Amino acid sequence: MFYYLHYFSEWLSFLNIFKYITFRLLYGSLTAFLLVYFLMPPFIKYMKKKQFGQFIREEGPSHHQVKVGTPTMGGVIIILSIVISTLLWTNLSNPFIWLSLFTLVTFGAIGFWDDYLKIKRKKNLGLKAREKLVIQIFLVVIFYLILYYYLGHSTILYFPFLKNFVLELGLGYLIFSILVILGSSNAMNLTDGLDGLAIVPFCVVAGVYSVFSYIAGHVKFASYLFIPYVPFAGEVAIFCAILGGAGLGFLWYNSYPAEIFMGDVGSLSLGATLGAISLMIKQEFILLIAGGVFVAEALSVILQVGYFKLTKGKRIFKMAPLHHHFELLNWKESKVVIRFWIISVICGLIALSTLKIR
Ligand code: 57M
Repeated sequence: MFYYLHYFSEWLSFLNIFKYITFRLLYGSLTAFLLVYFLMPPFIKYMKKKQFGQFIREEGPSHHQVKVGTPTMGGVIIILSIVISTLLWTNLSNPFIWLSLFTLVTFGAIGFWDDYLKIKRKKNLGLKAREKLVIQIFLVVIFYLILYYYLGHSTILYFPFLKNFVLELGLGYLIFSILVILGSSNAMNLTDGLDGLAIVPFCVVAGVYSVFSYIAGHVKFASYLFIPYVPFAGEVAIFCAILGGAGLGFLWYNSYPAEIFMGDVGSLSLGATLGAISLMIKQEFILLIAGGVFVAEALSVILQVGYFKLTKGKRIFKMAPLHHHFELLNWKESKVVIRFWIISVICGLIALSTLKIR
């Protein structure tokens, strides 16, 4: 909305600043941070009053039982703050902004329903896995139809490190989009098992995508760095910064000992949104690199479950997802979390380095 103020710059020249992506990116991110910062305490109070707390699995590491009753569904405030900041700071005629919000809100709605059922039933029994999967696939199909048919996005797949190798996937891009968005959404959901564990890697990936979107949307920078030019992608840089700002605001309350968890409403929606951004700006593989922590967590579950079934009861890790393995090696929760943060920052830096190495 503020973007439109630059139309009045003929009368008040300083309003011209609202045209610039970099300016709106910084203040969008700050707005999102402040909204989460101020809205979360009343929400925590409300959730406590309603006794809408987290159910804790009995089979988990025993010290998790102290977390019983910690309010959950903090994702509601994260989503609300992102939506408000986006409406305030981005150019609303940009279709990528609406697609990003579509993914955030619809995946958020699935997570919300899942969390609500779990709280109501006072068991770890939300939506059935198959129900969730069908709805999620349906949402990605809508996303795909808008992106590729309505907006005419390309179905070419580009690779980091390789400037001369591309793949035209055609309709295969639909399957690929499902894999990217569902993979990202569920990987973030699996990672979200310790205080602050998921939100920092999320902020790192959002930061990396903010840089990539800015470059992808700038015809000169994109051609200089050999990355595909995507018209209008620059505005996505603002959205990514808003994601990061909201994430930091949430970390304020989710840092150890957590006053609130984000819930599936947070993890499913934020993860899916990162996947959607990677598809919109044609930097899908960067998600695997920048989101290395999410990849490792998801892989640990796939390997553990696969090996468990194959060997009829043997395990590779003490427990999956990976963070539980380290907990059971007697690492303190904050040690696991901070070390995963460090790895995630390193992954983010490697992802940025691909801009130059190609
Ligand atoms: C949900 N959710 C947390 C909170 C958060 C297939 C299987 C591997 C699935 C996996 C699973 O269900 N993972 C996804 C992870 C839960 O947190 C809630 O859920 C939201 C995110 N979806 O926002 O609302 C618990 O995590 C802890 N937590 C924190 N701080 C936070 O900031 O401490 C969360 C956020 C919370 C709290 O304790 O209650 C969760 O873990 O439930 N399943 C598992 O993760 C289980 N693994 C398992 O069974 N492994 C097996 C193999 C064969 C699959 C094995 O290795 O033997 C473990 N989950 C837990 N304990 N908690 C089992 C042990």
